Amino acid sequence: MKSGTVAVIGRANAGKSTLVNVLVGEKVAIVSPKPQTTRDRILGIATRETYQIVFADTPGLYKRRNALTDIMMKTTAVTSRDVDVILFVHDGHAGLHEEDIALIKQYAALGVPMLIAYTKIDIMPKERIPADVRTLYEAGVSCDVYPVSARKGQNLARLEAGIVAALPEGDRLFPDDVVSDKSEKFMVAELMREKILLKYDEEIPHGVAVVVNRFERRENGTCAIDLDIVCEKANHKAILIGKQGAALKEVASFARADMEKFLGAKVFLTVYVKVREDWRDRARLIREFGYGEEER
Ligand SMILES: Nc1nc2c(ncn2[C@@H]2O[C@H](COP(=O)(O)OP(=O)(O)OP(=O)(O)O)[C@@H](O)[C@H]2O)c(=O)[nH]1
Ligand SMILES: [Mg+2]
Repeated sequence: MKSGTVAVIGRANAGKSTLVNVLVGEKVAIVSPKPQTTRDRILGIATRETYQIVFADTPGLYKRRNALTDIMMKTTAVTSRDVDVILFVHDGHAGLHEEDIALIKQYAALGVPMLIAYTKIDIMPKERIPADVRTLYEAGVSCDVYPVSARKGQNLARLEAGIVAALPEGDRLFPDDVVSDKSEKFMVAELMREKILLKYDEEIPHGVAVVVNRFERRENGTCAIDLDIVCEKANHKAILIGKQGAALKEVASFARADMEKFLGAKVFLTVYVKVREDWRDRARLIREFGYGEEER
């Protein structure tokens, strides 16, 4: 059978995690309209009868701003090195610029078989697609380009077949029923962060880490979860909590609903908001919050 690892690389907000989720068939990575949603390498595993694809979703390529983004970019660089295939995800709807072409060529030059998923075709004029593909070929990019929409499920079977064709022969790397390398506790923290990304302006979620202090499945089938939302400044804490706690109550309730769906259990959620001044520039705190390591 065919089996191997595929690094999913691209600019922040390109649609990498959305694509991985739909190809895996389950939500393994959170998604939001804001850049820098993914902070860790997350494996999403698609197992079919004749092949297994291990996708490694990565933090999107983004200008470095602090110690946390440095670590995220390192995670992406390390992930792209040791894989069988690179799937470069390009947001077609955002246009094809010089910098995109340079980035694509930089990854193509690594010597790993590479495919390009040209995504979000559902929200762009179709006639731009062949023009962009031609521009890429004329710039010397020789890998196959697959126009897709993860949201509308367009052309995904063809992309998947292209990935499988590029994989080596080998045994499964994971058992059939495993879809991710991350724990339930990790996903619970991520679901909380996803709701914060969706509700608040960019500055707040980018400075937030979520730390789960208690994750307890009880005998009666319920789940008790205590977590800290760690932010960078006292005024961020005030915004997160909102007037009489209304904002926090709303965001926690959205998160709890998703946690219940994910865990298949009733969740009792307790949320605290804490301030750790400028934690994104403090290596010890970044490590303490679980970033920059393979496992959390
Ligand atoms: N219309 C449309 N929107 C999409 C598609 N794929 C992703 N999106 C949207 O694009 C935004 C970014 O998606 P993500 O999957 O979080 O992007 P990402 O590349 O993982 O982003 P980072 O983790 O920040 O690097 C979200 O609002 C998605 O809903 C698509 O095929 N069509
Ligand atoms: Mg992502």
